[in-house]
Amino acid sequence: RRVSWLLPGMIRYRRMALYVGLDSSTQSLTATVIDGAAGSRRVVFEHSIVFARDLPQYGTVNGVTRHDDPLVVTSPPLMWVEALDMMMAALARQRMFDPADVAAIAGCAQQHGTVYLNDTYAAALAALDASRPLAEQLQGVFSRRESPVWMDESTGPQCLALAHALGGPDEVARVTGSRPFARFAGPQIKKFAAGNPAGYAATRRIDLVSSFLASLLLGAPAPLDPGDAAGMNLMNIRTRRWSPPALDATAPALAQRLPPIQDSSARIGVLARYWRDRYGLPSAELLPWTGDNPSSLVGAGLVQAGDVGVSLGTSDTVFGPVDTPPAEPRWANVFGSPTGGYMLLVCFRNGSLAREHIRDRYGLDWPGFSRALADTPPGNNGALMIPWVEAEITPTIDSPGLRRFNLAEDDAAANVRALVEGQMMAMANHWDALAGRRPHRIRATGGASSNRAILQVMADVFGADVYPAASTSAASLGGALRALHAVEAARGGADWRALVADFVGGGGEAVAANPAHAAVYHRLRGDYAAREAEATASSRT
Ligand code: ADP
Ligand code: XUL
Repeated sequence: RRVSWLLPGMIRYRRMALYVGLDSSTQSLTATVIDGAAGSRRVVFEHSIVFARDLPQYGTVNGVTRHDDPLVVTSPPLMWVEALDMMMAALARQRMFDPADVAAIAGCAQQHGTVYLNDTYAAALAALDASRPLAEQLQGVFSRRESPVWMDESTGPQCLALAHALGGPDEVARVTGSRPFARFAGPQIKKFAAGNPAGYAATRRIDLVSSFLASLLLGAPAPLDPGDAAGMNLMNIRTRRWSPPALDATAPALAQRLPPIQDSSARIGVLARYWRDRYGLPSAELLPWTGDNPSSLVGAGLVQAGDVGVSLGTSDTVFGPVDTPPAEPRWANVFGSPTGGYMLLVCFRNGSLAREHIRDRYGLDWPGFSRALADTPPGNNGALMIPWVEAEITPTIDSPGLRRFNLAEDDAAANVRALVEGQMMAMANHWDALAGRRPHRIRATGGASSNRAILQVMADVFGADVYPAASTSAASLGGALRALHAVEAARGGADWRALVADFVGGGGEAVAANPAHAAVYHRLRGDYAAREAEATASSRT
């Protein structure tokens, strides 16, 4: 254990400079612990609990349960309870730091998932017994044993009904920040309330995964933050309060079942007695939990308008902080940002899966795919491809199919370049239009961000330098940074830019935009937008 100093007057000071971030994602619970002391700022500990591997008794595959209806995807909320108990035990047990030095804890969770609790919930939290495991004490608090998660696509009819009741999908987006989406909490609550009125009547409170886990740490029902509450189609994105018409259109007497919404940076209390008595953890300050996407914004160092992240995962997403929500969010999602403004997120379904499709269609591997990009000129001699291998989200296209222009199907290298250029032009065009400005730099994440040939096209098309991300746990790091920021703010000196500069970065050499290539794409992006508009119009008829 670290030595404490004995000062004159026998006041005992202990170094309290550790901050914990937690991330309860679809498949795992991760903790990142940072040292926030000036001069020694770094990540000191990281640990993950993988639900399917470490909690096999819940029978999930990759953290979720499938059902007869293939559109329904749920997780058992008790599994998240037990994982949190295991994680806090692990934090208390590890030998990398003194748990007594933990000053504050913040967290985040997969967005949109809902937890349904009965009238014993608050009392059970207040009466937690440190001699018994948490899950054993909370198994009776659920009015619904399964939580629908963001992968659940079963609420199409509820989305249509909500749009109809509230003046159309774009009006819902103007008010709540997103059109009605099947995975969002509001449509999910609507389906439960109508399909199981007795279950809904027995429900005293509906948490998101984030506010549920924050409640466990607090030992009392905890508030939601505007970052995650924005993923419900229930909150007015500008006032950051529940929208009465949206609540009325969703389920009866919903207001009394929802947590209050509280600023992401406001302290909510201290770690409950259960954790202190059971594991010897200190009475650390607690912050509201947020969604994993808003948390990743901070964890990827994107804290200023003009900072943009591009994630090249299964889908591709472009995201970043913006000062005001777009007047017409259209296909985008607007969430609250933990830094106080807004987070804009634009999702493109044809990401890595489309790249794999083209790679396999031309019999290539990833090195061959990269060579094809190296062997072809930026602008591809005017060839274009609209990359809709699958139904697309941005713009919304139900009848997929690749569209080639000035492009021979048998030219493998030109097709690889056309695909990647098409993907990047779509992202850059939609981002600039929705955010109202071009990025000044881009942080690249996700599996395909290891491919520098792809990142070069990204830099040239967006006209901005690209920085590969170092960390794969931006969401939990974001929690730790939020915790540190809140403590610094309480002392009167917090600066997000300085803070992220100390912790984020070092992910390999930046890929610089080439000005001559950026000029080529400036023209081509207009052509692409015109082709995309035609293809969108014709897919509607
Ligand atoms: P997820 O969205 O599931 O978290 P990841 O961010 O892990 O996805 O990205 C996985 C994807 O990364 C794979 O589907 C693969 O297509 C892509 N990928 C991995 N290596 C490369 C590479 N060298 N070049 C291009 N894509 C790659
Ligand atoms: C965002 C979304 C996912 C989950 C994943 O809208 O549905 O990114 O947050 O955890």
